Amino acid sequence: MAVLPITSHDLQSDYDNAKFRRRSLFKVITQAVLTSNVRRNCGSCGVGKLLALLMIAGLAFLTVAHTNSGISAASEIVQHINVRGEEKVITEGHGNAELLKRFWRKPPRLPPKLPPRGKAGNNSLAAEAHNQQHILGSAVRQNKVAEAFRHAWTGYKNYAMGSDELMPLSKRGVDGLGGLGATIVDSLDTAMIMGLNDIVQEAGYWIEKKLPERLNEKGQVNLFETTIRVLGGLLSAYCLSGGENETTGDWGSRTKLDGPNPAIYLERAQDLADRLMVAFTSSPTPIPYSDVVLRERSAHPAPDGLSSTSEVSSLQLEFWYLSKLSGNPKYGDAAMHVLEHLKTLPKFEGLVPIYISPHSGHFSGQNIRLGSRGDSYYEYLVKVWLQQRGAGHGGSDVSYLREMYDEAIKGVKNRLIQKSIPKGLVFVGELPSGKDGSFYPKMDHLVCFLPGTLALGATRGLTKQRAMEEGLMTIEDIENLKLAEDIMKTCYEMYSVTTTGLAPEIAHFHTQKFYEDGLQGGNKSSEFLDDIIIRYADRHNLLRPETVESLFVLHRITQDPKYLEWGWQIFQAFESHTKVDSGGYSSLNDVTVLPPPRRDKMETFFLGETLKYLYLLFGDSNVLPLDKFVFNTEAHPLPISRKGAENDLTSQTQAS
Ligand code: DMJ
Repeated sequence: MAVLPITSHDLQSDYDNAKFRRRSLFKVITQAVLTSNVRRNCGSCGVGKLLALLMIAGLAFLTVAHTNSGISAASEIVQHINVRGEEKVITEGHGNAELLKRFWRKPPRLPPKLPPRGKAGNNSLAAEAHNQQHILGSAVRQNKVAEAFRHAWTGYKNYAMGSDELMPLSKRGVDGLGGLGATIVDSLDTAMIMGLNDIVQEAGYWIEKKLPERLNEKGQVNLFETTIRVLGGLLSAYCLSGGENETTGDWGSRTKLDGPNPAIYLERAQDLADRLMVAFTSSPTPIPYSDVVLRERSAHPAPDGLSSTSEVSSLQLEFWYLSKLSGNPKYGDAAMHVLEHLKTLPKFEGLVPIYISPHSGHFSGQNIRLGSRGDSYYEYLVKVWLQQRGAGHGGSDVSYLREMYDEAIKGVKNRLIQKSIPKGLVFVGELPSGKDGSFYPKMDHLVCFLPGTLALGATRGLTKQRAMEEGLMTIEDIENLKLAEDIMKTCYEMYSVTTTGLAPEIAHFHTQKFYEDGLQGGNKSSEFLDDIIIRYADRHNLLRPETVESLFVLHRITQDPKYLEWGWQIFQAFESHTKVDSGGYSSLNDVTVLPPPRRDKMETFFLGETLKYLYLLFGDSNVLPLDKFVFNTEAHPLPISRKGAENDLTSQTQAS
């Protein structure tokens, strides 16, 4: 969507019409004199004409003084002037001295200001005025986020173009993700959404000209990271740039996008996926190996032989969509077999350990958490269901994913949710030793994806109001949405509790059973200082997106304006503490002190996710509507099968 410039029309207010205001006879005469032809032509008048003017003015003064003395008891003139909706009463004095002063007073420069399109006292117009103010504020905020994105991109372009990531302090690039220019591909659809066509061109042409040789030459990449960032980014760019005609009208773009032909993005995506497929085909089970050597088209497990549960279960949105676009089912088949296999494995109230073995196909270890290595397993259960329900994978039924999700969320509520003391923040803890071990009150920032996921699951991407009207929400959905809002608050307080206003990577929470004399966030005005413990090793911030991601989703679904304010505070904290003058934004080593020590890395997800979600948060909800698009775990929007979304409403209509 284009960044809309603020026009004078946007800023224009309606003004009271001075014609209808009460005026004294004195004013009538003097204004007549001042607005006469004499005044208009005065620039060219001679001395004689000027003297004649003064005489007329003198006569007018004597007449008015006489008239006023006769009506002095009633001479108090009250003017009601409405300034920005407030009514001010100005009482004018009386007497000849006052009249003399008034004679020389300049006429008012502007009539009094009214709220836009109406007068105070009319509620619906006042509400509309408020709404306009809000839209205007949002446009300003969106522009600020787009400026931040440009600053991040410029730093990357100047010092690291073609590398995976920017090291903004040492002003160079680093290939931490296998060397496919990850920042470029991760950023492209954000630039499209913001309507930044010059960046769309720069990124687009790099992908057209340079990516093929990288795909041919580069070595080892991680299957999951490459899928969510690079494959997801290419597929989303294809869709948003109009590759799939049927969806381009829906996403809300107001800019004609430049860059290569969309088919280029699809070609690159397919080339990459063909190389990644070996991770599935060389594994003895449906669980893919974690690493692929691109140039050799070979794959191997991680050094410890294990894959992360979240990694193997967060490939399906991308591979399935590629199958749909290419007409070749092999991508979707391989990825969906993973979930079909996971369905058959034993779980603990729907919860799963964070490791899985591609050799045995079984979970490994007991550790259960929704933070690192566990997170997007839960996210994709509901998102893949949203994407494919109604369309089905090769006609198959994906309702098992919704069932797995519902069971898992029950497990989360039964086993992982507690409240902190003394102030009662609702947080998601861990079971490091599995079902028989004890609860551990640690929550990664990564877990802050959960409010957004819960809200999506509860309303299927519709607003809460619409979902309620359509009778789509069960009691459980309503409970889940409430839980989403509670956890959202906790995630926000993880930011608000620190001196910098930025969250640490990990927080621990005080509970009845767990006390630790750890560090506090440092913001003395936070009422949650005693609830949240920040350990020394956890005080860093990597510019992560999860909290603003959930703010975006929750705002779309609940329409509660507090989420806009929370997002704006977080954005301003990023601006104050992570912006690097020479270009880019840096991670931080410690969010609890001022100035915070910096870390020399700008993660690709800051451009791909954090700034995108902030931009969308402040924008129009018709852009990428959540009942038509699903965001992959790296914030790349992919279209939802139309039938799926329509089915919700038809089946409800039929049932009722
Ligand atoms: C991103 O790469 C993805 O959101 C992933 O699912 C989790 N970690 C990072 C962002 O924090």
